[in-house]
Amino acid sequence: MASVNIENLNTLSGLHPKPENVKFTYGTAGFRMKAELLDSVVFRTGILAALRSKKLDGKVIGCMITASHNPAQDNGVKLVDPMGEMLEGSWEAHVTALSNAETNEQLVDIIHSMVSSLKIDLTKPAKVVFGRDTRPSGEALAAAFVDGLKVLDAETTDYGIVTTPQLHYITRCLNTAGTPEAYGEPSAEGYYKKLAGAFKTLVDGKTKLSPLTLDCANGVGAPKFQEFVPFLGDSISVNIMNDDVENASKLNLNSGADYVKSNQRAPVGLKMVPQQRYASFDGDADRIVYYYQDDDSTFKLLDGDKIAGLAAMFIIDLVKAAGIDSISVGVVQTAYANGASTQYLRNTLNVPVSCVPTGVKHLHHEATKYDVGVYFEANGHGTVLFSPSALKTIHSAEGSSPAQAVAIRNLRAFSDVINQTVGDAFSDLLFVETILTQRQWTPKIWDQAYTDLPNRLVKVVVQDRSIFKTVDAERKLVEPAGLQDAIDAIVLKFRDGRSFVRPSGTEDVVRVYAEAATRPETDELAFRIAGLVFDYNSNGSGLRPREFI
Ligand code: 16G
Ligand code: MG
Repeated sequence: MASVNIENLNTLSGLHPKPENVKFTYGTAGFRMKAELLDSVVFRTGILAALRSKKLDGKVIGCMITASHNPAQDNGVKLVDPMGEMLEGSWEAHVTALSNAETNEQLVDIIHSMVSSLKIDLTKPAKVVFGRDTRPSGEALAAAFVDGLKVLDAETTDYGIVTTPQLHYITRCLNTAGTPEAYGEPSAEGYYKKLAGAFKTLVDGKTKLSPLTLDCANGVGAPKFQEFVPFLGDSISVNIMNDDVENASKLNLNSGADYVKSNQRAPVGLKMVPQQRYASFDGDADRIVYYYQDDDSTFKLLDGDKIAGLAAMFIIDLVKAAGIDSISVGVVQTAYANGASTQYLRNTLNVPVSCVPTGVKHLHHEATKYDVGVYFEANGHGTVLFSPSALKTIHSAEGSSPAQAVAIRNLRAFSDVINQTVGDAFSDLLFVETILTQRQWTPKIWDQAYTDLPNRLVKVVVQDRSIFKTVDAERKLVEPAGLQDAIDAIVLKFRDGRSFVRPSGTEDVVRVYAEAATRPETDELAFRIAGLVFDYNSNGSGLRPREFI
């Protein structure tokens, strides 16, 4: 078994010193923080990516350098496993340990202990591909990543500026090439061809909808969607806005899916026209939300829950129409899903609904338990997974009538238009547009499936968020002791009241979610719970926010 070339490691690591007094954690979104702190972390993530590839016998590992919807000065890094899914959970601790080693000796020790405990054969090849979003800090961080790969002589390809889902797609294509599960051509062009081809099949012969206005948050989605447009031809009209990627400070500024969802208002620069369709991507194009303005000028959001409902409804109908309703459809949500959406799915669509903790990896994993698993976070991150056996059924079915044959063809194209690796704003956009086109629905008709309960999200700054421990898909607190009982006692007093408290995985805060029958009741519930949380953790110090009741 070969060993690590320590001299080489020392030289390369010397180029990427760890900042003192910073503790790094690989969380739900990988490493994410101020870009200026990330050089050593990204270098070490390169080492880990190479180790992971060797462990998996030379399978290709992906790496995306992005901080999604965070402001321009931040950046981040996230690893992608061979089938395009998130890095396996147990490796998060290894990459965290590597990133926190204080000296080169410690770094070597951790690598050696991983090699022995995980039985990694260093003579195996390592292959790692990477890409980045439009952030100015991305280029230097990519160079640090390449230095990390050099420590273990990994083979690599730089895919340059891509969306996060494109990098996931490419990783899966590379690992499945030449197998029965071959996913497509491993390039941005291959991705465009696959999605556009499937979309054109789905809308063929249907009356085209009015143009969609698309806010790209001045992020990577803008140049990439421009690149995509020629492949789509005249099958769809999209007016792209907030596409200034030259001026980095504009990235995600008052725009994008996160802004629109959190503020329930249109992005900067958009003058809405009633009943027209609008959509917003986030900064790395793995989330999307839709919205429109009603005739009375109210802003109406069609978020991840609404998209999940639309997708589930459509697939259930299609599976029935195809005569293959042996295929089970299920939906996966988190506790943030609006209670009205869960009721709609369970009671109107009659589909099973699972609730899992926040973070795509949890949703993705649960969705693989269904033949067709629809998963969405309310914030607009999600996709639809088709199990291998469902795909087999869909591809072998012939149908006993022309109508069944059409439904089967549509199901096949639908499975191709949907990115199977991760939530993908481009692919989600195309499947929403497919459904609206096939039904000739306006956003208002889509919205009528159910009416959202008013809801409110409040951030509470506490001394130590790690003391908040949850169970039951984050819907109940077990620590601090007694707090959940106090929450329950308050919630009981509100009609249709529901509230839960969880520590954020990405910010140093505790989040409080509340919903109730009316807006005033919802606000009162949210702030009463927030006040309670604050009191439990403030030790009497700090200023109690005035709005907390
Ligand atoms: C990350 C997650 C996202 C989740 C969010 C919650 C991935 C790829 N991203 O951005 O799914 O909604 O964290 O943030 O898993 P929070 O823990 O701060 O509420
Ligand atoms: Mg994102």
